[in-house]
Amino acid sequence: MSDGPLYLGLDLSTQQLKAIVIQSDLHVVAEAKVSFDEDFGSKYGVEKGVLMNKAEGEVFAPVAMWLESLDLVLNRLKEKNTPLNRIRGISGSCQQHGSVYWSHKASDLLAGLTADKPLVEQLKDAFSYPYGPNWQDHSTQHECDQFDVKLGSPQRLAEVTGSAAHHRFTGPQIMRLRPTSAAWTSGTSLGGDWSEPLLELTAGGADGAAGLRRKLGEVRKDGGGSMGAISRYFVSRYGFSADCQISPFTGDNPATILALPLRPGDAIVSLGTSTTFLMVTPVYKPDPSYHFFNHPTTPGQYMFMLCYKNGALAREKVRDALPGTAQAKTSGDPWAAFNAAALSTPPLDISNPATDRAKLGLYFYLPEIVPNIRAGTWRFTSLPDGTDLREETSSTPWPVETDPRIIVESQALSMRLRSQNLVYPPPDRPQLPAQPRRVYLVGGGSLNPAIARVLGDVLGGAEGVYRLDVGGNACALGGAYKALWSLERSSEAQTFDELIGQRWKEEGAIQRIGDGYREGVFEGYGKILKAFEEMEGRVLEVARNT
Ligand code: XUL
Repeated sequence: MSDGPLYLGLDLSTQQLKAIVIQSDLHVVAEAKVSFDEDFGSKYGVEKGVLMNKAEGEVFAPVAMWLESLDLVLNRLKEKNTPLNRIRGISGSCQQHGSVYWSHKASDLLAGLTADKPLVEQLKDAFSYPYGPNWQDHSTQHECDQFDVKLGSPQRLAEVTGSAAHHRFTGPQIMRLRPTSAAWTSGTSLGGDWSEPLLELTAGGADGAAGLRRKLGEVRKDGGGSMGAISRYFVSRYGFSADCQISPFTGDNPATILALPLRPGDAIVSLGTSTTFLMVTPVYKPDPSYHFFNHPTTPGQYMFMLCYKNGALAREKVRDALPGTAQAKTSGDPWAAFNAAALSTPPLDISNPATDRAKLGLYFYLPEIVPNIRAGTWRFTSLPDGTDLREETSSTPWPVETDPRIIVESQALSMRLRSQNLVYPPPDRPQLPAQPRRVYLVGGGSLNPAIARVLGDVLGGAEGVYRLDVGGNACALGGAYKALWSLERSSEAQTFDELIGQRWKEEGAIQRIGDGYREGVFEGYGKILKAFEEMEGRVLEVARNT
């Protein structure tokens, strides 16, 4: 370990609170985590980090559990002899659309914190609502309907805020709950500078809008710099330096794109509880079916994002239906049967293009975001050129061993369909079809070689498919890099990519795990895109009419 300054990145995700400490050369010196189910499952009753009220579609988590987790993760760093006194800056991320609701007592309680008692005891009365809505919440259809019409249309709402209305976005969530406090504007449905008509809608009138604007606070334009020094509580209790600075935090998805210096044309697929597809682009082309967020550090750049609820959990359901998985869960690799099946099935399950039909499916065990559709499973086939699409109505139109490849392909086809206008032929190989330069995989699922192979087959990746070595901790690492850039940039003009790009070394940070673009295979999936789009359209049409 060097003896220079250290930086701490925190990530409060759905299932864990993670912490990563780095030094100025980006080397990771310490890591710790709290897992909500393992550490607090019996105390707070959470499962996969959340509580649910299924009847109302509510998904939420206790704020007290997060407070306890913050003390616990810092204790764990301390137990590992991490020199917390050398941490010069802290940044990080939380669930993109998460919100907590401070009470009017919060400022005094925060100012009066003493080191002798844990946060959870001292901040009992600091919240007007004891839960934070989770991104999987879908209780706000009524509020979303009002957001979608408030500015005229979902397209207009997307132009002003980056997205159409979504159940999990903070604006509709606040509207449902009404009291407030939040910070980061992207993914709120309220617009980068708080749109007045949307504030009025959320708060229920012009008077309420003024109060809500006050509670939300000024929108900070600079993603770097310091917002102030750390509280004395952490100085006395954990030995932080009184000079340790707090830099702006961001959402978990923007933090993911900060885990490496991402070039234009590179894509990240984050395979966590949700599956997200992320790209950085200077082009702002909003559309109701996806999201544009401000880049967390670089003005004038945007983050394009698709977010799927049916990511890891849906793949697990398909995995669990395979013979052999139940036994492998107790002794062996629970993914063995899934991976073998995915890799032995040819693309779209076409062995002979003259006789076989392409297989496509939608495996939505939860109501999906992209497209906004109820839970259900649908299976279709088409000719290999994407024509003659037919729904397969039998409940077993093909063996369960075919599903692993088809579910991953279909998840990737959805990403390819929606990102096709943002990709270009690679500048150094202009003869290749438009596709991402590299596809980076992060999150738990990035460890799975079969998923990497199938994603690369469908999405391409002219330079290949890569795995970020801190796979499951990308957001915390992005937060630590953000703290470093915030405090070490030579001036406001030095961008995150310049500074981190100079220090970042591919070796040890990423691993090439797949070829990405394979001539013929990639083009074969290209022909199927229109069938995929038609399949979604038909399912949506039926859902609309039933
Ligand atoms: C993004 C989204 C999820 C959460 C996960 O819009 O809802 O990826 O950010 O915490």
